[in-house]
Amino acid sequence: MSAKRFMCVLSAAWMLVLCAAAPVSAQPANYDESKVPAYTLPDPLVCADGTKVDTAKVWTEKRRPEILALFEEHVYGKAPGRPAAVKYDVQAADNVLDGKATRKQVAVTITNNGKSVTWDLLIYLPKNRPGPAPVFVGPNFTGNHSIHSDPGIRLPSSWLRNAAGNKATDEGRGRSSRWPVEKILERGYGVATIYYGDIDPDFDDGFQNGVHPLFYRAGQTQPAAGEWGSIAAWAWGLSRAMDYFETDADIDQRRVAVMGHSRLGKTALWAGATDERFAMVISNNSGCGGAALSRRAFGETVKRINTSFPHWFCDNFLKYNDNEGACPVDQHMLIALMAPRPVYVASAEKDDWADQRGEFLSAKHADGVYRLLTNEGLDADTMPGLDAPVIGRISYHIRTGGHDVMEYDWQRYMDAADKYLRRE
Ligand code: GTR
Repeated sequence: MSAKRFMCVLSAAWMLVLCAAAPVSAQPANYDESKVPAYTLPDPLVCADGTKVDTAKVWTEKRRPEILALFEEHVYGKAPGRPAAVKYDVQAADNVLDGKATRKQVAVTITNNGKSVTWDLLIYLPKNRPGPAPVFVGPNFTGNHSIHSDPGIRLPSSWLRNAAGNKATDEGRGRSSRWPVEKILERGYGVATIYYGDIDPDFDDGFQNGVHPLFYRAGQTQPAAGEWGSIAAWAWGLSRAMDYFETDADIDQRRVAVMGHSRLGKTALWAGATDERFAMVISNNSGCGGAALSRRAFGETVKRINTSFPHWFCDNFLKYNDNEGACPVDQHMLIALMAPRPVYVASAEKDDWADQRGEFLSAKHADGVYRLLTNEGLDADTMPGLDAPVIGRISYHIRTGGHDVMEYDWQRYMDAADKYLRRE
């Protein structure tokens, strides 16, 4: 078997194990479009008190904060703000990857209430950059060392799924096919990543490890019903990467795109919603609780996701199990929170579980907000065909193949970034 094929098989097996981790619920998922229930979406352009949103001012000052607060309270949970005590320990290496890159590894230590958590932010910047580099930042599933075979990448020390003793070893180096680092550098972008388990390990431990305990009030042992779950914690960690970028003269902090796949696509969207410093937001196959409309209940549903992954969302989200229509928001309003910044929603042909049509419709139903602010939105009334990307202020594509991040996806994200994150 060629090394490349071996890596593909490894990564496919890895995905199978990841998906198999979800317990099976009794109710079969609906994959029949004719059985999608009738639903009415909340209107992003009408405030809770009935005020019509017909100016950018009403959107920005009234409706946007209102929608953001609803997502915090009912879906992801409220995270603490920017922490006061943060330490960066930067290790830089020049001329890595055959002289193509500068690599930085930033040990980020956050301390609060006498407790601290440290994680590595790994950054590659293109060598021949005309000035501070624009950067794609995203969390990774399998450890920083999995994104490239570069032996200089430090191994994560926290809990790692599917590793012997749940510890990272050299064997995991370069095993993820989802980060075409050289291809990204070639197009003039930097790439930065954090192992998501370093921020909060992805299992239901009652929030005893990861960042949550740093912020408990006296006597508190787990987040309250409207406080942050794991997705909000991972998103909060991405904002901490942004805090670092603001201190690094080699990075153009005004041109940072946040990108994530699947549960980390949900995370990238929530990071983009809560932190407007991200200049562009990319959701790769994010599905339920990400870009897909919950009210369609197609593929993965709110009940199913809350059952399989009780730690991802806040406890208030449980109220919408089999009751999506009662939720004051749906996911098109999450996409609308990115406006006027460019947002990219991507689906995959064989990813019915993530409800491709629901992902497209979310992007489409955010169009009104974008047009109000910018006169640009999603330039497609119906779902485009396979591999026929629609690039605009709202971009969308559905790619051939399954639930994954492929080089095709990255190239389209860079096409959109070339259009919207170019230098002024
Ligand atoms: C699945 C989950 C999805 C998606 C995916 C992933 O098991 O049902 O919502 O997040 O995992 O993150 O790989």
